[in-house]
Amino acid sequence: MSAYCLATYRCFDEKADFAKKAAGIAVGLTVGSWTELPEAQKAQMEKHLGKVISVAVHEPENGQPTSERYADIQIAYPDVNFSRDIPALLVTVFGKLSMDGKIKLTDLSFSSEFLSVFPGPKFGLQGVRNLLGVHDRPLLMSIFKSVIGYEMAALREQFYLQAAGGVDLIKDDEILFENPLTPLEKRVETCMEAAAQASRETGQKLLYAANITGPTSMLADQAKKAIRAGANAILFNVLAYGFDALHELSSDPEIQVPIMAHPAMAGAFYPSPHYGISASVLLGKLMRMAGADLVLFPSPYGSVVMPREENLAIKHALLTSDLARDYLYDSTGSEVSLPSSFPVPSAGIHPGLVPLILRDFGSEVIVNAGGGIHGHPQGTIAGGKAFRQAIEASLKRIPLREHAKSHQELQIAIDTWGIKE
Ligand code: 1AE
Repeated sequence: MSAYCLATYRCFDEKADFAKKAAGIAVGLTVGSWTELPEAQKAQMEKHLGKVISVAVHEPENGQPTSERYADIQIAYPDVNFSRDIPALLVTVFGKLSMDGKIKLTDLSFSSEFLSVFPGPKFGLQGVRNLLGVHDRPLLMSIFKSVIGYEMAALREQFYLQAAGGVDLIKDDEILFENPLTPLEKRVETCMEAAAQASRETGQKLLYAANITGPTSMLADQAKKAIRAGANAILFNVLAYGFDALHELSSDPEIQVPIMAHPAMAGAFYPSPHYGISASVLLGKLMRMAGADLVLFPSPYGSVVMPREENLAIKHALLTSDLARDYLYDSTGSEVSLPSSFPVPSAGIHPGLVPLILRDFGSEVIVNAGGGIHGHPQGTIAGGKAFRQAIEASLKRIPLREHAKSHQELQIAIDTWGIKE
């Protein structure tokens, strides 16, 4: 029996016949035309034909001027129509269709056969914890800030200060590309030297994610160069290159370090209710499937805000969703589980937001900050310490203000940024 991948769309239209629209999608994106085909050819083409699974129409509510008419439409696409890669799947289910009126791709599930070529993250949440030897608390990550135009010595100093504050991971800024002042290999060597110095003082292990950039054809070589120089993680701007580029890196046997996916450009895809691809598919399911060990995305609390329910949907997609719903046209079947990717809600995070982050994500989260660490009035080391104190307080369910009475760095952070409840 053939297997199918299942796409769910939300389609807006004031008067469309949504059942007809759904049938048009199922035929148009698969066999092209159906009713015109001679019977003999129909029998031959049946296995390639998309199927309308459901059409749920929502009429606008009376007297609600902002209420719109839409339908949630589910279509099953036969796996036999596309090759086993994410570009082929996306072009099938949302290629031309993405430009055809007010329509958003809200969910995707995959046959276990399709999913079988995607082993997912090599390390995943558990693997990252194992590398760091930290299993009993959320992790803390710091982002380099002010990197462009700086010499290596300044970068080393910034790295050391972040590490000495007690962070578990440090990532390059995503806008730091190959450049003559801090070229990749030299940067990695220098930063890993600073990491070793800080580790001797803090007793902590540390992962440094170096940004892998340049032409697509050179990415794997760049990653291997960074690894040879000592990088123990890499950062990758997935959406600028495409999910397949991430899949290539994650499935390369010579790349044995965690891959951190940056969401740069995601805002071009998910925020509209009418167009694009939902955040949970874009930054959740597809990232995990393509092999991201850690995934950054905006949080509901910081400077770049995403609605909380979308955030929780990303969390579910990264941590627990099965991804596969074997769709065999008339039965749902086996479940396939990939390793979890670490969720990293980011942007504008400061210590006063830590209780909210832990309320929504529990312990399986990486608290990540750039400005919220470097902007601490007592400096970057104090910034890291304030976050560790906020994490400790939140885990013990001690109110931050209470904990701050005996933790000066946290007190100063609260005085600077406040607490959001
Ligand atoms: C959603 C991505 C966040 C990011 O990459 C970044 O640099 C955040 O910086 P801060 O914490 O807002 O300063």
